[in-house]
Amino acid sequence: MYSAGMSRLRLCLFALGASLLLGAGVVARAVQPGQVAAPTQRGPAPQTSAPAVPGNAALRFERQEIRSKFGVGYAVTTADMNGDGRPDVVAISGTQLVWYENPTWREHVLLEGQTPKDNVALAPLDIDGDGRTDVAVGAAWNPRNTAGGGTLHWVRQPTTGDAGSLHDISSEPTLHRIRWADVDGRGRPELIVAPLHGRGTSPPEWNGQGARLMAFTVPARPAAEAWPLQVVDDTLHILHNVTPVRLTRTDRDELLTASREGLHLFTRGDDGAWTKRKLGEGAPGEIKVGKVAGRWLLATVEPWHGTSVVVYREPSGGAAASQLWPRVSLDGSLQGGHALAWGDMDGDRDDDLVAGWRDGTGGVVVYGMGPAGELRTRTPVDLQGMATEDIAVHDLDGDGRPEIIASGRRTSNVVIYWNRTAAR
Ligand SMILES: [Ca+2]
Ligand SMILES: [Ca+2]
Ligand SMILES: [Ca+2]
Ligand SMILES: [Ca+2]
Repeated sequence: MYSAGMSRLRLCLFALGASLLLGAGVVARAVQPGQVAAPTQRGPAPQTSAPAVPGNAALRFERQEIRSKFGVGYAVTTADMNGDGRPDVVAISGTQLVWYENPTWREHVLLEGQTPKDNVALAPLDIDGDGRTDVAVGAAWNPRNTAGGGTLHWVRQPTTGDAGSLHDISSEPTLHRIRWADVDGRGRPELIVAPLHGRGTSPPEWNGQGARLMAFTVPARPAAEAWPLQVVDDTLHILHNVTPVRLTRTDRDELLTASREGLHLFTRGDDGAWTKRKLGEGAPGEIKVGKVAGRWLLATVEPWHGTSVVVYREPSGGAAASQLWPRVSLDGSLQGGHALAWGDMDGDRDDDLVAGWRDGTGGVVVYGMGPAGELRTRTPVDLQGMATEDIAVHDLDGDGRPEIIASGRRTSNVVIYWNRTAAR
């Protein structure tokens, strides 16, 4: 199937390369409101037009679609799956877990149809310690079933061939995000699991029991033994994302959550007890952490599936200071904002923020910020071909400039945006 589609892919690449060249011209001027104000297919329409800041004229991206007709590309990330030192792209659709081999981007199918529909989350790690990267997977995704569904598995990568073996770990209704994070500082990451809603809650408010944020420890024999579980917290609602970070501790990962209650930092103490601290107000639905001018910026999409990209600036007293982080709104024009990632796209040593949305025409843009988090540039990367569900940032070819990797919902694709920005 992949090779049969290659000539078509090449044609697409040629056409898309040409449109990117046109896009680069677009980049040099201020973004026009019409570029994102296309008819809404679903979700709330943006209340404002795109901010009137210029694009970053230095940025250049070359689009390569490595998969089409994928179904919903719920999640995409990178990991070295074959141990050759090159990061590969790993992605899930509702029914498949696949990886694309760097540099040919040949598709390898680890799972097809064995998990209860839909797959929704993935997190690669060598779980059994045999030297080959495995993948934890969340499946049975149904955001409205708060009484059942939400299965947690891991897939062992075989020593030969592509098809992995599926092992069950646990289940939690509306299980939605999973991440590896070394929360106890012992050197081995735990599997962090965040459902979207609390058990037994219902729309539209999802009030009642909070979502159970959990940390699973990998046992010595992960395929044969139960995975010990610790509940980190059960107070939050519409817990749409969680990300590991080291804001106040350098010896362990902390967890930063985006929920209806705002931004919260969870830190595990040496006694195993968790502390919860509020860092920001608002009702964020995504959360990713970057640094500009040596200070943390916490980026969010607000509200859940919303229209705004916001950053919370590290206060002058530092990340450990017990004060709320000042909020800076960057953009209010997204349609179904759904993914964020940070990376130094232009090589000036400050992180840039990549954001994607999935409604309307969909899109991917890069924001550049000053030291106070103030918006300086907004550079469209793709305004037609990516109804963004998830985004990863990683330097795939080792040239020092990070690529953007995105997976789409309505566009049913996985795309690498090669960073062709000239070295500074
Ligand atoms: Ca590799
Ligand atoms: Ca392994
Ligand atoms: Ca930069
Ligand atoms: Ca690169």
